[in-house]
Amino acid sequence: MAISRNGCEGCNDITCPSTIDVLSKDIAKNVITAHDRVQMRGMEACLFGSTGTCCRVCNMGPCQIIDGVDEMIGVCGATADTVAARNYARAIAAGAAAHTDHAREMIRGFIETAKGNSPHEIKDEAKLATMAEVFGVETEGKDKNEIALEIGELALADFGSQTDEPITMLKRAPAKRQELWKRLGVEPRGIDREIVEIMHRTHMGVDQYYKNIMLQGARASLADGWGSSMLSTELTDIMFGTPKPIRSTVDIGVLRADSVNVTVHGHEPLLAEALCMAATDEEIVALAKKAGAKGVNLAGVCCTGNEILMRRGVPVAAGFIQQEVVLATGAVEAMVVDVQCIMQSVQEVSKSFHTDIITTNYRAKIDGATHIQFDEEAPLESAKEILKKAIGNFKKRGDFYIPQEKKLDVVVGFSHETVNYMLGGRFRNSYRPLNDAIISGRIRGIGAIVGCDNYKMPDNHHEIVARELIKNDVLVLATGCAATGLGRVGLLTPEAASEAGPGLAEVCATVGMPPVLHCGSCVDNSRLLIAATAMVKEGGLGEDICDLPLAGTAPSWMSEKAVAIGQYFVTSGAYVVFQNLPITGSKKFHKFMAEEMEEIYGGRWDIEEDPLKLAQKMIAHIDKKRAELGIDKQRERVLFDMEMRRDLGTGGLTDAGCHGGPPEK
Ligand code: NFS
Repeated sequence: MAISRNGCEGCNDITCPSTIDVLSKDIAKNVITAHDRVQMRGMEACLFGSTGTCCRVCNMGPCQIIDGVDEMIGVCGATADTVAARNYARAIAAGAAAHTDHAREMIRGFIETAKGNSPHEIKDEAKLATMAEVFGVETEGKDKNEIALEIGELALADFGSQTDEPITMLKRAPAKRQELWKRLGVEPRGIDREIVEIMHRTHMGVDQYYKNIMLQGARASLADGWGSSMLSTELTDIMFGTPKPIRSTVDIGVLRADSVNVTVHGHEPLLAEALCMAATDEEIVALAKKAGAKGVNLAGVCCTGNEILMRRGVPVAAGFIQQEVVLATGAVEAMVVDVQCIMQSVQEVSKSFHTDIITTNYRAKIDGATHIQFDEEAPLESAKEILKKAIGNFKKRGDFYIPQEKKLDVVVGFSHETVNYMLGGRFRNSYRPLNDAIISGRIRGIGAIVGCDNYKMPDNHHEIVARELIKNDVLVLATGCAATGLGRVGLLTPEAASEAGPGLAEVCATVGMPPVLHCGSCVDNSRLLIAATAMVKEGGLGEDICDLPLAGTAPSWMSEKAVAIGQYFVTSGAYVVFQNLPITGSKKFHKFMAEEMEEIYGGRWDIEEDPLKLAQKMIAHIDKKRAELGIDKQRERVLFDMEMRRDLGTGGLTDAGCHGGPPEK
């Protein structure tokens, strides 16, 4: 069914000029997007589903629970709190499973690289040495491939470990945090095991106490954040290079009229890296020219886009909610997808054009799409086969429209190592300057904006949150589709510092960095955990992550991965605010998540639908932490001498910190 857009009148929640531009063109008139489907449904989402109280874990139901109404509990007697906690824990399990399976593939690729069975190589030897230390791998007398092989095999063993020992990477957390996790009994053991245990405990008739269910939710979230996600980030960096600041562009306008356009959509960088290598291969370039094109133009979509943007500066065409719009240009020869966040509708949209949707992973096929299995042992050959298929489509391209005006420059590539270098420079390579800037108040605190975009909300919510934060001197770290969205509105450039508050603007101007730092894909949220730990270890800002003036949000979250990410930040001590969460249909469980968790972990969840108020809540939390640290007065620009700094590093802090005890039984 076609929808009349009349200059995109129906796009009332879309502010992205390129999206509006493309959808208003004649060639897009038959394209139905997720936004259209939201409008067409004409009904509100199910109340029970959206507040967490629809139970489908057995066949006596489904049961729709109303908290406080006796006859509206589950057939088995399950309460709203049990049902909401079970559903929530299952979302954590699903999100953590996605990161974990992704990470496993990356580690298998890493091992093949170490064995010399791939076209890749061990690039970052400094990070290899760091990881060797973490895993206790002896490096003396071994070459880099031998060291990498040992690390890879030990990392893989952490996924299936059956012992009760905590996973290796947990030791990277601040000492006080590790002690807390041990005391609470939430140290993850085998990464896969924690996900399986959630599924067991939330099966009908097993764990029926919401606080106990969420202990396992917390444990599985740590297996994700400090386990699989962090392993994936670190080993991918070693193999493909740790990102460094690099200029690039974002927007649908990065497609090229004169080239074979191939969009790379999904998550696992093994495929994307191989495509990058194949796109400049002589044979492929010659074939593209023979077809009448200048060459192959790769453009990213979603987190795979972020991976190659960060490491190679490959432009990003679209975030999650633009994946259909990028096809509606009629200028894409192939959209290559692997796993996660791929809407089934891309196949339907592609039918209006000459575009092939090419699935590449046996786990993720789409009815009607072309499947070319990516062979990890012959990645370059697979990539070339995919590109040849795309090149074959170039001559079939019909009318197309590429919005040219809106392309925006971005500076990306802020790994946690880069923050060292950016702020510390060559001679002061540490987090000291960042900590000092926070202590002095030039930087008020850190705000993490992560996660998806979602048609439920207008597409400018990330922007509203980010502008409010930087205006108030909060340095923003961004990942995922949120980061792409902030790039689209010009916030990933050093020039955007002119919109920051005076303190943050001064810091940005001094080092030439943007006020919003693009830190990578969603898996790379683990970089933020390491950055937070580095700030703690540097001293002067407390002894644990929960002492830091920082707050996180995934305003327009869509994926279960965002729930797992949010939970590992909370379990690590952060304040995390989302625009909605499926927990509000249960009184005790909601209170537990939004209030009592803070007594346990020092971090907690919060919900705020209005993006401006959401940002203000983040700032209020940052200010609360500043006051607890005794650095709230320093915002009046006191110049610190060494003695004052030393005082701040110890005496300024409360011993109690933010730690409470375990939940009462
Ligand atoms: Ni993250 Fe990346 Fe985007 Fe959301 Fe999906 S692509 S892993 S889940 S939608 S940020």
